[in-house]
Amino acid sequence: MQKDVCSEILRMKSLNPIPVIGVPASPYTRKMVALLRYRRIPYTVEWGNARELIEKHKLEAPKPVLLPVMIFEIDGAHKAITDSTPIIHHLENEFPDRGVIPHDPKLAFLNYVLEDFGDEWVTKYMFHYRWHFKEDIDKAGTILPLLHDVSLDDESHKAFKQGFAELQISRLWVVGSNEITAPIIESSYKRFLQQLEDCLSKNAFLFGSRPSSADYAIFGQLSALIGFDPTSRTIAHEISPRVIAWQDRMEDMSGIDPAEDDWLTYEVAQEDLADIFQEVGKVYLPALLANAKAIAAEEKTWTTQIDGAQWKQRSFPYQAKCLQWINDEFNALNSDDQNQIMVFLKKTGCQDLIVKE
Ligand SMILES: N[C@@H](CCC(=O)N[C@@H](CS)C(=O)NCC(=O)O)C(=O)O
Repeated sequence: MQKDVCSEILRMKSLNPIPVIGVPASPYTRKMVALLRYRRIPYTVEWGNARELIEKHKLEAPKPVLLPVMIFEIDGAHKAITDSTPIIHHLENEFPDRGVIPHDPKLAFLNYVLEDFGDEWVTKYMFHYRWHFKEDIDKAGTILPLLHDVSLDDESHKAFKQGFAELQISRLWVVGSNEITAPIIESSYKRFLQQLEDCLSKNAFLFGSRPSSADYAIFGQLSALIGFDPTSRTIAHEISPRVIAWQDRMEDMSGIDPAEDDWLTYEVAQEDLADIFQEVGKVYLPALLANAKAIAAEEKTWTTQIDGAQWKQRSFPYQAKCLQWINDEFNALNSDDQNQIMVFLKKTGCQDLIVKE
């Protein structure tokens, strides 16, 4: 569990219902809303401008303000909280039924890595496809301002559209999307769709016949890639019809009655998830390692080779923490489980996820 947020998370109590602030085009908002629905945890959603809504609730804005913002009680006071993964862990402790983290510690570790891959790498496909091609830019620029305020007057809409699109396009390089890396991102997206398609031909979810937090992380990003942005949606239709159907179904899984043996066994999960882990090793791992090195050296950007191209982007302290948290999860396993996980990580080219002490 993330150490720096751990003490706050441990003191958090859920309100009934839990207020969620976000917009429908925000992948992490969709991740959390769908997860709450499946878990049958009461919630309310307020769509709109997060800062305005936080102010309306008379709360201090989290730093940074990221979507979704959820409101919890800490030490008797309401507080605006962000970051889906620790929130999911909190909910898991507070509401034990219908959990999204497998009880088998080895499966829980694999799930942790794939949730992180969804949140931190699949999101690169999302940001790239939303702001790289003209048709997608035009759609996102037009619709996103209206998702904040559906009755926005026409003049403000026009100004908001242009300003927002320009801002987001100017930030593409921050996540590593540029003319050199575009083919790398797009090939990775296509391979990932095929890998997911293959998994779904065996089971309804990544880890069996009940959804995990990794399913929700990936669903959140695909809600944009398949549910919103036209170019990436067309590609998904060509490659992966099962993923399109999965995407639609994931939105509301409240009718599932999950049982403990609905999770795959570790042996089967290793087989079924090997290809996706190969992708993690091929593209996400080099990014995580280069970023962590840059953060340690206090460098503002990093450059590395990913799938044969030179990849340059801004360094993110958060992603250095992601690598650390993966290691914390690994280190919390007993040595037999660690050994078994290491065999799998080696087989899939992911062994360097675990940093030797
Ligand atoms: N690690 C966070 C990430 C949340 C996030 O990045 N949300 C996006 C919207 S989907 C955001 O608020 N971005 C703010 C920005 O781009 O300025 C989580 O898992 O909740």
